[in-house]
Amino acid sequence: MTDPVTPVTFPPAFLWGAATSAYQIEGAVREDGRTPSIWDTFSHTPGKTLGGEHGDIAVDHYHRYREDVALMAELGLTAYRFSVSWSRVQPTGRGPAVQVGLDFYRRLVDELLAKGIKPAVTLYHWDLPQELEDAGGWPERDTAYRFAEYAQIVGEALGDRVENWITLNEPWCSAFLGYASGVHAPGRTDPAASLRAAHHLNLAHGLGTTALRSVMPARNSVAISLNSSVVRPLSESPADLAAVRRIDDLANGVFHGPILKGAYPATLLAATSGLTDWSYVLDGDLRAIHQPLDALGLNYYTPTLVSAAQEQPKGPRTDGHGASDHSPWPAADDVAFHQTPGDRTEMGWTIDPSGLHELIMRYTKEAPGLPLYITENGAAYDDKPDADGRVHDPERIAYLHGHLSAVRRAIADGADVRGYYLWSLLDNFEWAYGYGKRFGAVYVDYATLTRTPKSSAHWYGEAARTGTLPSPSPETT
Ligand code: IFM
Repeated sequence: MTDPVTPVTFPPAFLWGAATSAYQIEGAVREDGRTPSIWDTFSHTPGKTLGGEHGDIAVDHYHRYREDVALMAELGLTAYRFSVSWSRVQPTGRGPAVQVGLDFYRRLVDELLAKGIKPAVTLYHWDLPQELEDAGGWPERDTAYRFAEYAQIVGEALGDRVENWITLNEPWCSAFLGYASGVHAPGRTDPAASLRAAHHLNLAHGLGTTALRSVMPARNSVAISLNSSVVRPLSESPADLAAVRRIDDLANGVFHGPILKGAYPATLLAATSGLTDWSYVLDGDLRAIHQPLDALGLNYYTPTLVSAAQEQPKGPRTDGHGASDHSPWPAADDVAFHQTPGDRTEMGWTIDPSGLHELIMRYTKEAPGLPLYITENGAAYDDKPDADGRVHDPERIAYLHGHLSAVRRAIADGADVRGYYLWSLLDNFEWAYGYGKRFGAVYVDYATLTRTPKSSAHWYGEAARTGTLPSPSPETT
């Protein structure tokens, strides 16, 4: 690792963005023909989210997008990553598009472009149309074909004005939190089905990439956002290193193997052979998945620490992925997860910017020449307005300063990182945790839906405007 870069100044073309996703912010779940997604169903099922909270209104971005874009422009952000709600565009998950649904995204993109903010579209951020789940969901092959059809529709509608495209966000969560541990929608707990889901998500990515390219100008960039884990061993013992291999395969190799190299890791196939024979990987699938990419999106929050174990330790899960009696890691009962040392965010996730540097350097080595974007990074804190209504969040500023400095160090070490999207623009619906975890740079009063930029938003805006990180303290307000 190079010495710290001071002052921390980024290349002039670096994108300074913020990210969100449809179900977490839009609300308006029953408007303009939108039908339920798996997250509407799941969040309205008693006991699935904290306090039974759901995204019916969320932060009402569907009606307040102009205000939200204006806020980004005032702060000086140069890029915005949002996702499209599939069931707003294709209410049954198949067939012709509902134009009024697409019109919302056309207006949003126009608004962004008018303010000089570069849009990046994520096609799928976990909100599968419920009808497709009823037909079997991601464990069914047909869902991948449906995704390709949907990708083509959105590509045709927005491809002339949006250059940066992301097929899937964090397919690991869709497959393993959705179908193995069940802490995410659709809440199934079937490890074999979760591996089938992972394959069909990969296939969806490959077919979706091809579909997008068939209708979009060649200049557009197609990527995927992976929440690639930085997996570290508790000790250097062979057993602990084998535990790292197992979790690395299940977290990373299961996606980047076929996507970047055209094959599932042999060690993954061997470790999971008691659960599945992978016979649903049909001839031609790996070719379809292994499409050349224009960029890779990396989402990073915290590293994972593992060791070998005879059995899982009793008590709350320590892998940071929610409370469930079912593991999100199929065929890994002999791996134990440990708390990493250090300060934590409100999610209980350890703050460790060195993990982001490590992750970037890993992909710089494994996918040489592929431009990288940090498509999510950020922290939840228990932010509250002070007596004057201002929201001071020095911990988030320190978090951002540390992680952006790690990105800058990686660039100095030869990595081609083109941009950073802070998670998240606004406080929003944090899935099974409801509204309790505030990730936003902008505070949202959930009673009035008033938006107030936190001190971190001003700090980040100054970084975006000047290309140099301001000091993390004293606070910029
Ligand atoms: O809020 C989520 C986001 O939807 C996906 N990546 C992680 C974030 C924080 O948990």
